[in-house]
Amino acid sequence: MPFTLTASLEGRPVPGLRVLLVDPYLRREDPMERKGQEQYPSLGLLSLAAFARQQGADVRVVDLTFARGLEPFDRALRSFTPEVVGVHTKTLTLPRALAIARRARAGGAFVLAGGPDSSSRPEPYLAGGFDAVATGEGETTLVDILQARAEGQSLFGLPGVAFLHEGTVVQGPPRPFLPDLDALPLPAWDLIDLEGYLSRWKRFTGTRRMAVVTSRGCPFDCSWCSKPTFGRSFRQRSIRSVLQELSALRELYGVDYVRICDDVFGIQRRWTEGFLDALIARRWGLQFECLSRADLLRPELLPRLKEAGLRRVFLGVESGSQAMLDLMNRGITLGQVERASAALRAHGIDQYWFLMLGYPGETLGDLDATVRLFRRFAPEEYSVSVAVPLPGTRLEKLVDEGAGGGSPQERPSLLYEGVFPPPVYRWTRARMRFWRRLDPITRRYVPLVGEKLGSATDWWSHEIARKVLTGGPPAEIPTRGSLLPPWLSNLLAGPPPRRSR
Ligand code: B12
Ligand code: SF4
Repeated sequence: MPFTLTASLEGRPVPGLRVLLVDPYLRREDPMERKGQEQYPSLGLLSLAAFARQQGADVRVVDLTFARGLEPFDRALRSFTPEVVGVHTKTLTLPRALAIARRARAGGAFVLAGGPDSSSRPEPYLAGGFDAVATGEGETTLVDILQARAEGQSLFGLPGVAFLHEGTVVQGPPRPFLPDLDALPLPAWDLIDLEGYLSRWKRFTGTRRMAVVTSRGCPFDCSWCSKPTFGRSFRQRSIRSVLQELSALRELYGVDYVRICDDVFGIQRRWTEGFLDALIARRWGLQFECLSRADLLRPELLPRLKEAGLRRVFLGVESGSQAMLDLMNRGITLGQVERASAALRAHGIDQYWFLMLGYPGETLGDLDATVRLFRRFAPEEYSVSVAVPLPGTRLEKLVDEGAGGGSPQERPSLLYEGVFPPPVYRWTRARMRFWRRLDPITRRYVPLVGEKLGSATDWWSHEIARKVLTGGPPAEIPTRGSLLPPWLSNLLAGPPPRRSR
């Protein structure tokens, strides 16, 4: 009989079972780290740990984020001798997750994977030595599995559980989402070295930073987004429960800056306003940052956000071309981006833009439009990525069907050949870097010169640099909207190439 939340809260069904939960992410091996990747412990793992402990399990957590290798895990395996080892998975940590599974199995434990990557593709985990994969939201699935282990029952039919049976993957029905997120206990902060994270943050930023989530899921449907755990569902915690968590973080750990790690913050308008009012009324002096969408950051909300402590917003701007935003199914207009960005600047709230290059269908004109938008608003921080077809996304399907270059077999696991050769994307990034560096000068002292310089560099990029980079005249390159009149473009392009018979 599958376990239900209410019954378990009363019953504590897994007394004494030794469970070791592992985050295999190693900061020192992350290529993004050099670019300032920010560190927080996995909230998913801390929630699982708290929930399993509440159900009676004896839980430990190994967080490898700041480790040099697998030694902390090996030590825990020897000293704690867990009966069950649960590993958090992301696409980039697959190899280490498999190494952990091999060692845990050799130590006699039942090994379980969960998290975004194994939820979207359980097969490599099961083939690589895991006994089972928990797909989707994990708390009740984990306790179901622990209960089955404690009682010696099989995993057949358990919702959200995949395992191998006679060489084939058997997948139970989908796990229903928890109806009420407030029923979950506070994350098990005491099971990791939280002070290690906080003192690092203090050293580098002067603030003690920690992450929280106020909701799970996102109802939007961007075509490159991977949402294997919560799909398009959306559940919001109550304001009371979020404030309780914030208050505990302040009092127990001296946290004074919070990153709200919701997929998108501010989806429910009334909830957001109520939350901001409650923060303002408490006068905690807590600062925070969050990820939002341009269509949700209505200018009239910004004074309240600022007063409540908002310091920085991560904004998925992605492209300066409406045609690209539509292809990506972003559901956002450029007008909304422009309004939100100008309003953030006016209120002194920093913006961190996410930009994406190389989405199938992108033209050189679209790349130019992105650089121009960037130049106009020059966000305080930004990151540019080349579109990555994550497992299970519509973008992956597009790329498999031949969008971009190269066949699915040829491309490595995450990247695919974009429409243009890599130097074109490097050049686009270089243009943005240039404008970011110049912005403090042009904005303050010589805005008009900045405009003129902008048009001149656009012209240079459009007519000369890209010809060199793409190895062909502009007439052969797909563009949407040229910066120059056709007669001038043709003149600069020279005679059309001779056709060979
Ligand atoms: C906050 C966040 C971050 C933060 C904090 C990361 C951290 N330490 O968790 C920062 C900014 C540091 C970050 C970095 C990265 N992130 Co991130 N991040 C998120 C985000 C927005 C929320 C994560 C979260 O807290 N969720 C809430 C918790 C409750 O959910 P959860 O973690 O999924 O856990 C639940 C289930 O998955 C399951 N579960 C999880 N683990 C396990 C283990 C077991 C044994 C079981 C049974 C169940 C189980 O149960 C949990 C509770 O229900 C997610 C998007 C999302 N919605 O999940 C992306 C997301 C996880 N990140 C992603 C990526 C790609 C990254 C980076 C690789 C980006 C980069 N190139 O640098 C790095 C990796 C760094 C790292 N530490 O691993 C992808 C992962 C995709 C994939 N297939 O791997 C996601 C899904 C975003 C996306 N849509 O593409 N990230
Ligand atoms: S990219 Fe952001 S807004 Fe779009 S579907 Fe994913 S989480 Fe939602």
